Amino acid sequence: MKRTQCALIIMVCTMGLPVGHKIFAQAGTPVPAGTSERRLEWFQHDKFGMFIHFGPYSVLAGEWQGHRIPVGNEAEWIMQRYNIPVKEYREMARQFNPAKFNADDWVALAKAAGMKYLVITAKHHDGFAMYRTNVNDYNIVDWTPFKRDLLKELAAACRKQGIRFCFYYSQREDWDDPDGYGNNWDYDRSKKNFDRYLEMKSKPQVRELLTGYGPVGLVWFDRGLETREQAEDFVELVHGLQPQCLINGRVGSYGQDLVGDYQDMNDRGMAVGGIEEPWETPQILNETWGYSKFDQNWKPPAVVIHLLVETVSKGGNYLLNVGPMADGTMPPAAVATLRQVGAWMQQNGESIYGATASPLPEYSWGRTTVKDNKVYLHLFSWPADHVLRVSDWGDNPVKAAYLLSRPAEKLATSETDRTLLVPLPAQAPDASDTVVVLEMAAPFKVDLPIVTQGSDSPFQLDYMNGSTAGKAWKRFNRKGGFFISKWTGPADSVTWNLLVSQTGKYRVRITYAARAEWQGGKYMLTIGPQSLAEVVEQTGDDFDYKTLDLGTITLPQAGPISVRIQPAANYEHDLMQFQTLELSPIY
Ligand code: FHN
Repeated sequence: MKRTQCALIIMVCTMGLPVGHKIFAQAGTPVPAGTSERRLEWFQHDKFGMFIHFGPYSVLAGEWQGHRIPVGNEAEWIMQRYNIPVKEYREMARQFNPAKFNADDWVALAKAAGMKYLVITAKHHDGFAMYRTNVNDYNIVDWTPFKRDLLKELAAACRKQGIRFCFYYSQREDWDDPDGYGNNWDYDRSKKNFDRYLEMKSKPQVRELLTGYGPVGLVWFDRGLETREQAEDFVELVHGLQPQCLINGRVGSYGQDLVGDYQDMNDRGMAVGGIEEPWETPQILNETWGYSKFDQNWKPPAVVIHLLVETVSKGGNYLLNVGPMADGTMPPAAVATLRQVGAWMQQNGESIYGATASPLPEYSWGRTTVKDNKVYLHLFSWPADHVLRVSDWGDNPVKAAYLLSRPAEKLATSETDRTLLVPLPAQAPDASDTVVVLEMAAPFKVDLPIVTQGSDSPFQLDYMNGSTAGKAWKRFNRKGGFFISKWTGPADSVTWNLLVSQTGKYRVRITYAARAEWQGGKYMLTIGPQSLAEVVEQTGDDFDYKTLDLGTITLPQAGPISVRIQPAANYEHDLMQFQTLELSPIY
């Protein structure tokens, strides 16, 4: 949450409903089966997963006939990058033989890293199936000397070792199939029949994977589809076969609002501020998803740990990719990093698993995560004077403080000028991230920022400096960026606290996107004592933002006021995809 330069108003926000996760079922009532909330329960606890990109592109390892995929580019795209003819790529795939593949070893590595779920590419864009498909013989059992069903072995190893088995499926992009997206070097684009591809390959393979490999934790779709209806068809297909199976946000297309159970960041993306919708960031250990013999830019363990903590501190899941080598073994540098991350998780997993987004800001020394009545302070750097300073702490009494690695050694705490002070040992026990635990004596009270105005400048109100209530969520979309929506009735709202220093007339402008079917929705805009009744105007499709002038208001006196937006009635649909509200002084 961005801090604004000013005094702060303390408003009560109980720790029990931390910023990161709106829990709609009243405490104590079971979340109904077959709902997103229920499907998400394990996902929002487990936090950390292994992504594996493995296929014939791993044989090429970033090189084709002397052409090298530059480091920083994706080695699994080699067929498309060099327009390798299907015939030649298929011929190359005949040699794919990961003879040293051992499913138990891969799963044991994920487990050793502290990962709780594993997502394997069942079919990537090259169209090759890493399991025994009946759709065609272009698969690891029928097409290669390996002759084993790699996914079946991996699913069994996951079940045996208690890791949730999940798979990735490229439901649109298919450079092998004449009707799939993407191969316009072998096939005439004008002759493609995408619906035929969906019905003859994409859906049948997803069906095979959900009926032949046991319980699946989640299906990780990629690169969307042409229409919302096509995406909803896949959701129906998956949930019809396995109601508890999660679906990621990339089942739907780039510019559509979420179809599926949770939202994906862009590749290697990170939330800006805490978002309240369940989300996941797909990340890579080096700079490619599929293995490249040229890419040795492996992230050190500390960087991986910091990305994991950053993600969890903002309410997300961290899906970390490793690309195995053609023989079926993991790159040694990747193994070394994952094992060191696992050692940290062994000691500090309590601050990650089941933790939720922190209402505290990003600090120069690190990040914070919260769980139940504990706040976990993750120190990426150790204060030179060995005194930890937690600013914006507010009036939050600490019952006990200690290092997570040394719970018996209590730490003293004190507070001065709204900053919590925690004297620390001279040396950081863990140079990557030492975790200080604060056990709270009462529900945490979050100081909500108040928005000030520089002289002559407008108030810019958005998802970062507002606080939501009810079902209104701070969300992300790869086209729409960060926005607020999911509000359908007066109990759902977003509120800002302003400190007015310039009295007088202001121009009010609101920026949002609204589908045609949302046209006419009524909402209340409350500015201090004034309430404006407004009506939503359609702006186009999802995330077609438009700025509308709502006229002028007068702020007659300086001082604190609150501003709120909320639906004026109950609707069966969203009110709007809100981006910003601007109050500009008029002279
Ligand atoms: O094109 C793919 C890419 O190869 C890789 O699978 C990533 C993983 O998130 N998804 C697509 C690019 O965003």
